[in-house]
Amino acid sequence: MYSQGLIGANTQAEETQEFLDAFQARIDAEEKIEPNDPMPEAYRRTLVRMISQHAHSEIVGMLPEGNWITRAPSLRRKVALLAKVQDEGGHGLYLYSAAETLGVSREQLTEDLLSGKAKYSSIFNYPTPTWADIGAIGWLVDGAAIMNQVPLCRCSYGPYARAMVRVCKEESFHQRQGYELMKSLTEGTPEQKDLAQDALNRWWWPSIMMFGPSDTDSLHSDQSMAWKIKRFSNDELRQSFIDATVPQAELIGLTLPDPDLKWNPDKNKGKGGYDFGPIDWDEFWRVVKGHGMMNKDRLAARKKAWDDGAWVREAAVAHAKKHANEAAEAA
Ligand code: FAQ
Repeated sequence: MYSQGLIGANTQAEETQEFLDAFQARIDAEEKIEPNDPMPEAYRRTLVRMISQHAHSEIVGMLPEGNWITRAPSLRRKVALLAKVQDEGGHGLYLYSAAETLGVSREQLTEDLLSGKAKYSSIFNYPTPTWADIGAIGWLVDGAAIMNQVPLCRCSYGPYARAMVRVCKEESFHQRQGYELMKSLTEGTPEQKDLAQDALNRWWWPSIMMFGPSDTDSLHSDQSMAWKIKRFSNDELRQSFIDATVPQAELIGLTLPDPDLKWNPDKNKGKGGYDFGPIDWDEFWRVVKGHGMMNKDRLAARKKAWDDGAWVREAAVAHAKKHANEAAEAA
């Protein structure tokens, strides 16, 4: 815990217009906001929500791929997958630490996840029935994560922005290993190519949904962009992801499961971009509200890990207390 209790909104009793204007002026000047700086309570709450949701996503996101570690088809694949899943665990830890700088405890954040109060990304509520799913997750899910997270390296809140630099470097390696895995499958037997196509068919639309609701339905985007927490809207990032990914699919001979996908030279202010078919927002909200295929299993796995780890947390606290007492006696 870095600075729990030091911040609150700020030390002022009231957020006057003068205070809010001065804060916005710092944001507009591209100054980084640091943990002990005065900040509007709504800015702090937005960051706790977003960073904790991101941290939970990284940790829950270890589960679908972790499912395949014991069954990876070669030593090389197993080493890469183990490293990737460990990286996601590390990302979760940096992000919980970044959230803690805003005055919330990791225990509280975890309890909010387990009680259903805090969200995690919709994407991790889909199952991984075949080995090709590991390729699809690396290629598409990490690809989408990079698209969303590179701009977060310029987020106005210093600890989140700095955590994102390393996270993005690692996500980039994850994306490449996933794409390379898919490429290998497409170069294999017809059955292997079918596995790759089937995984793409199942992961494409959920990956597109990861970017969140369309701009017209996004609750937080306008304010988060004004505060320079987000730099691009959900739809802008979604479009960039589609434009980057379509040629990658073509290169390895896979077909995206969208009959409406078509290059439109007039899109993106004349730079061109792909038109795409309608997104099933009912499915998105069903999954976000806890009714996806794997929601119950994912939360049950997190609850079990939290309960099983209780003795470790208790032992760590007892150990820290013992050393604090010894240090106090020696002083
Ligand atoms: N899933 O107003 P907006 C990864 C919620 S990490 C569930 O547009 P905002 C690495 C949203 O919370 C993936 N809920 O919200 C990896 C809000 O509800 P609330 C996670 C979603 O915050 C790879 C409501 O809908 N990445 O993949 C989703 O401005 C492979 C209205 O939405 C991050 O967390 C969703 N997809 O924009 C690990 C990045 N989308 O909170 C393992 C940081 C929206 O009011 C393997 N986060 N909602 O109850 C962000 O960039 C943003 O928070 C967005 C949402 C873009 C996710």
